[in-house]
Amino acid sequence: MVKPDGVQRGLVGEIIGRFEKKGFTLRALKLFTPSRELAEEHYKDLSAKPFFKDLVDYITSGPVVAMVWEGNGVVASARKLIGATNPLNAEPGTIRGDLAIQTGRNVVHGSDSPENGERETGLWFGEGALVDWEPSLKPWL
Ligand code: FUP
Repeated sequence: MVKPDGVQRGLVGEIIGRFEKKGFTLRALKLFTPSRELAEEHYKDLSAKPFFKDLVDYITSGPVVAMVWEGNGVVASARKLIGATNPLNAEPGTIRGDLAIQTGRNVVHGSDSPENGERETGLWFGEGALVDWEPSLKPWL
């Protein structure tokens, strides 16, 4: 997901491009402002953290681009492409390492496990939202 700061800073194309160029396949995408209910459910594992309210305020402050990416090893690879939670600790070359300077404005979210990927796909897109298509590059990847 491109978070509201990423959308407002005009980084949507840059971020999508990194996943496309890596070779992953886009299966779903939508632009909308999440409700507090959705944001709270999405981040429920962090609900006891002192930054939880600020996090929900941030994620619901404007439109986000929610996406589902598929491909060999996508969850672990996406986390590498995204970089460390604190952008100041993220390696140059990663999305956060190149494009952000604050944990609370770290431009992008990625699922932390395949199970959470399934959970978050259901939460953000509901049933039947994935587009079944074959990219022409597939035989090469
Ligand atoms: P990540 O998986 O890298 O997005 O990181 P977490 O799931 O641990 O945290 C989710 C979000 O909570 C981060 F993107 C930003 C926010 N956060 C803070 O605002 N402060 C913190 O100390 C840790 C996380």
